[in-house]
Amino acid sequence: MAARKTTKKPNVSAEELKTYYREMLLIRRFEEKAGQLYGMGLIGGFCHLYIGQEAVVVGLEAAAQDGDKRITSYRDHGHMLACGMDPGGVMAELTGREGGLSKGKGGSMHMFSKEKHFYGGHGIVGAQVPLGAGLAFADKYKENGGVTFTYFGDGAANQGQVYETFNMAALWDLPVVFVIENNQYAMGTAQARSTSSPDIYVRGEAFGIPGEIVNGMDVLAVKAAGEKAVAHCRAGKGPYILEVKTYRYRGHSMSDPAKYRTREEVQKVREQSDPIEHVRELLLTGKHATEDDLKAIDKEIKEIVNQAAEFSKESPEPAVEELWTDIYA
Ligand SMILES: Cc1ncc(C[n+]2csc(CCOP(=O)(O)OP(=O)(O)O)c2C)c(N)n1
Ligand SMILES: [Mg+2]
Repeated sequence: MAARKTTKKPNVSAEELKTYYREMLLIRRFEEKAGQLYGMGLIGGFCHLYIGQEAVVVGLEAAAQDGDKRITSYRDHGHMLACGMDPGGVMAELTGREGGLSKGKGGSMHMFSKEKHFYGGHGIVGAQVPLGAGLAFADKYKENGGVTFTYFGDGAANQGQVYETFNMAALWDLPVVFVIENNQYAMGTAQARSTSSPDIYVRGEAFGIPGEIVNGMDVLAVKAAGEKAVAHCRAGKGPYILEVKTYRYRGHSMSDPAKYRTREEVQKVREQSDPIEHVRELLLTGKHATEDDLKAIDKEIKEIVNQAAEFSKESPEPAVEELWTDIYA
């Protein structure tokens, strides 16, 4: 993983940096709260936290335009928050309440937003990849200039359907950015134990799809790579692959004690590459913000997350009649 230190001074405004700081912090604090509520028994079922990977989605959302689409796996809370979905609605879905974005009937892995063009939330590893190409096919057919961000993990990248999708996306020049969120583990399996090459994006070459490695702990690097990928897609040149090297601090899901790696390994990444600390440092050393300014932002985010948690506890359980709505049979 690339180190945190940025050698040259980035050409970025104070406001922009503060926005990224705020957005990444919202995801981190939201996920920490979700972890607490899970521990208290208020969230049941599967719950996969995104802590450590915040710069990936925040950087790419900064490169997106209105109308662009996004689709991802079960590790999806960060993607929802970053595209502007309501934290209270997401948290109440986690607790299975009426005020949840799927009326409490979907849970962590099954939320969608037509308004924000968020297409899930998919529990079957890799399933979102052909779906993402399908969304891009629709945009191309309608000639609306839209681009679809299709996120998947390093583990999912070993699935056959990914390569069937690469073939069709390249053949039809679909406007899709394939984002491989390489957090180095697929459940308890380290990438080196499951994957034939250290870099995955190179597999795109076989299909004529360009791609690159991105430092996923540096939100500015992610945004810059995202802009390049999106420009490629919007110019009608077909798909692009971003292999974003990142790291998840927590276990695969809330039920994973993560015994397959050492505490020291996680601690080292936290200390040397944390994406939020990186922006914090840029803000402070560039004199774009004072410690007090950052404290005020921390307080503001804490408040948003506390309100989301309160709402998720106070919202009632869905009524029994809800069992008969939103079904297609
Ligand atoms: C088709 C399928 N096979 C296996 C699983 C079980 N499973 C859930 S997550 C996962 C690992 C995926 O890892 P990765 O793609 O790297 O994503 P990450 O969890 O690291 O975000 C596996 C094998 C599944 N959900 N679907
Ligand atoms: Mg992974």
